[in-house]
Amino acid sequence: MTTGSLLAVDLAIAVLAAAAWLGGGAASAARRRPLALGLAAFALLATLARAFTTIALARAGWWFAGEKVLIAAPLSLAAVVVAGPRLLRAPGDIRSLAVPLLFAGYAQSGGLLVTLLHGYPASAGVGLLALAGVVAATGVSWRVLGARPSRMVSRAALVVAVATLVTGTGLAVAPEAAPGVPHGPGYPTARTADEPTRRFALTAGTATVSVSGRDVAAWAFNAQVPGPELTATVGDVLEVTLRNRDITRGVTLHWHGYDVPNSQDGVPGVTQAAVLPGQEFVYRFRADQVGTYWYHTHAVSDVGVRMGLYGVLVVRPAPMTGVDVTVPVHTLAGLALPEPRTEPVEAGVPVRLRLINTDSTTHRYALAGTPFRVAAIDGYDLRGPASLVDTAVLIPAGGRYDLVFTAPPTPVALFVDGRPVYSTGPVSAATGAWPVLDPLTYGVGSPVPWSRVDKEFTLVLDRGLDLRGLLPRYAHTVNGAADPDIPSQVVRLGDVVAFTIVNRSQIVHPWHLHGHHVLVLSRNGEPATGSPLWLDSFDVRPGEVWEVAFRADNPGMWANHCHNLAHADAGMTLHLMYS
Ligand SMILES: [Cu+2]
Repeated sequence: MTTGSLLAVDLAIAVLAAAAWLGGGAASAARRRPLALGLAAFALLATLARAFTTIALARAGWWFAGEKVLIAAPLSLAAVVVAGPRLLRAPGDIRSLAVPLLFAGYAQSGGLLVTLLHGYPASAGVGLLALAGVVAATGVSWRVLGARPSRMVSRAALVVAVATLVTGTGLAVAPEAAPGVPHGPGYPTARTADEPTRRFALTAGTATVSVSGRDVAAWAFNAQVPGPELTATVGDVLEVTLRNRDITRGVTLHWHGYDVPNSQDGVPGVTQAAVLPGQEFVYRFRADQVGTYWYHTHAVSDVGVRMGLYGVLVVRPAPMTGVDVTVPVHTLAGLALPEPRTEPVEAGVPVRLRLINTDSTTHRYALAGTPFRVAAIDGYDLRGPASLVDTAVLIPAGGRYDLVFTAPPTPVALFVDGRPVYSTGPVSAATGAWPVLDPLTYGVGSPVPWSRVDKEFTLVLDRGLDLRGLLPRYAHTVNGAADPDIPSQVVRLGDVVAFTIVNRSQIVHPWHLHGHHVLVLSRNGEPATGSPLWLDSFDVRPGEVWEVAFRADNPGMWANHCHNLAHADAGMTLHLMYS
């Protein structure tokens, strides 16, 4: 079983155990004897089963089990010790079981809430809060059900509940580390490149665009979705003037995957101010990386990108031969882009398909009718990519794959999630059952270019209650905190930096570091054996542990976030800072 499935099973068992203890307690109070005994017996078994899932998760990594071992397990043990023997004795008066069973339910629920609302890392404060909740709820049940505890016992319970509540709150709310990046001005504005050789102008505005024959309200660059395709030859200096006509929440341009100087990175509040209606901002940088990239707004990025503020950036090595097609996939108002197109290609002509995922979730791409190679991922050429046939690729949010092939005499078609988007003629193919390429084992390996690591960081991705903002929210968290409270990662120029990224949540998080490509070292402890993989976007699936590394060679303050942009907006953003 994968760690992701184990996390889901453990959660389901915990929910069932808590519900069964509480249900058993309620049934006892209502003198429903067979129901009470049945639910309680089930709860006891489920609670014992959780010992196994907890141990299995701890073996997969302490990040997955920390709070379960330190907080939920002792509470579960208390539940079993208090309710178990009484249950086995099956007393004549079933009502006398109500309070012990309810206590077991509160204990089980307390551990579950710690996992759901707080997660990793476990803290004494959170443990005490859970304990306070269990003691208080048991005391109240005891009084309500009439089996009055003695005055001394109830006073002692009250004192314990209040003391643990106060101590727990103090410990849980106290700031733990340096605060994150203050979101405000203070950014550099230096010009960084020579005289421009390629000039573009992009005007952001509300627009009505036509998709599959339907009019859709969009936010668009130059009134088109996607925006104009920006192309350059390596060595060109790009100058892009961004104007905002009427996007009231502001716009910027972020060059996704392009490791530009920090001042050109387009992150509002970090590298520049958002460009408001009537304002403009000029981006200038040298195109010294060849490959397939894209640009998008980074101001209220979740809404802005979804509404259409994105486009393609392609930097080519030299005048190209053959057919070169960009396929930026996007979902606009529920409609799939690009619309399908068919262009015959003469047999023998080299073809490059540049697949770009501009959505916030993974897409599955399948090329039918020809053997092909994956020539590049995230703009970086792969080493020794083998020929593939009838194989699908999964591209994470923000990611790019370049597929190359020589046009055969028969038609070829590209499917995205089963939908044809590009073809050279009529093709019918069932691609749904094709195996999926694992890029970590594809191509020819080479040694890691460093022999040391100077800085190591661990990012544990999860969900949790964020109480520090104005309104409490169920945030997407990193190490138990949400933006802007996640401590920045501070590195020095020249450091070799390693990240361990752990996903203990139930959903995929496509990770994206600005300004750098990271080299994948391992996934779930298995070293990457294929071509060196230099990525700017990679899916960390539930239960996965990725180790990646990079050289800190691009000074500035860089966003480091989940590229499911709704998650990024809901807390899953931190910053990499050079000291
Ligand atoms: Cu995410």
